[in-house]
Amino acid sequence: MECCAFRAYILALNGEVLRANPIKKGTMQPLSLYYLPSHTHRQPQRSTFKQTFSSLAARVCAVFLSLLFACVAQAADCAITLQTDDALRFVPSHIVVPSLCKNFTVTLTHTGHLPPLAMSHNWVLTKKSDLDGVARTGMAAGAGAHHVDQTDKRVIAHTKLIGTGETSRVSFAVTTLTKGETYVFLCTFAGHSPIMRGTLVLADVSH
Ligand SMILES: [Cu+2]
Repeated sequence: MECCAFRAYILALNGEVLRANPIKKGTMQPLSLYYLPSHTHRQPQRSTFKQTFSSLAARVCAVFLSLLFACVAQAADCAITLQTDDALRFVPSHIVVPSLCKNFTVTLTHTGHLPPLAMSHNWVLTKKSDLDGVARTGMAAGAGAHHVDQTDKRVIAHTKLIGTGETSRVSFAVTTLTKGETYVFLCTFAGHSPIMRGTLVLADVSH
């Protein structure tokens, strides 16, 4: 073997590839020191690659999940339009707020024909247990205050008082609602609250 033109030999011993040192006769050095890294020397490179790949995969997953959540939240109906007219009613009279929503928006419209002094409406949200109290303070607040007592902490959200042809919109944070709680909405305009009511719940639904 020493007669070889390059005086180099490739040997496989115990799974490790070694090469005869072509300069210093008779000594053996790991092949990796010359041109092929041994598995021992390649280990850190594989580890770095693995870490980089894992980090990249984690980021891609995070982006994917955030986009998925945003899409699902967007698919959920986080707004509703309630119609009113000269009848003492909200259409629809039941609202389901998806728990995926960050905010929920209620738009109140009035398509009646009677003058505002006779037939105005608002939308006031409160807990069922606070209904009578909120109706009383709203009544007392008067039309100038949209029939809502601003100091009444039992009022969760409310629109303005509107007359025919008008619209009012309100958004509120869904975190103010609790699952399992029964909420009611009512119109606190003179004499309307005993009849003009609806219910609202928070639920785990996407639509
Ligand atoms: Cu009303």
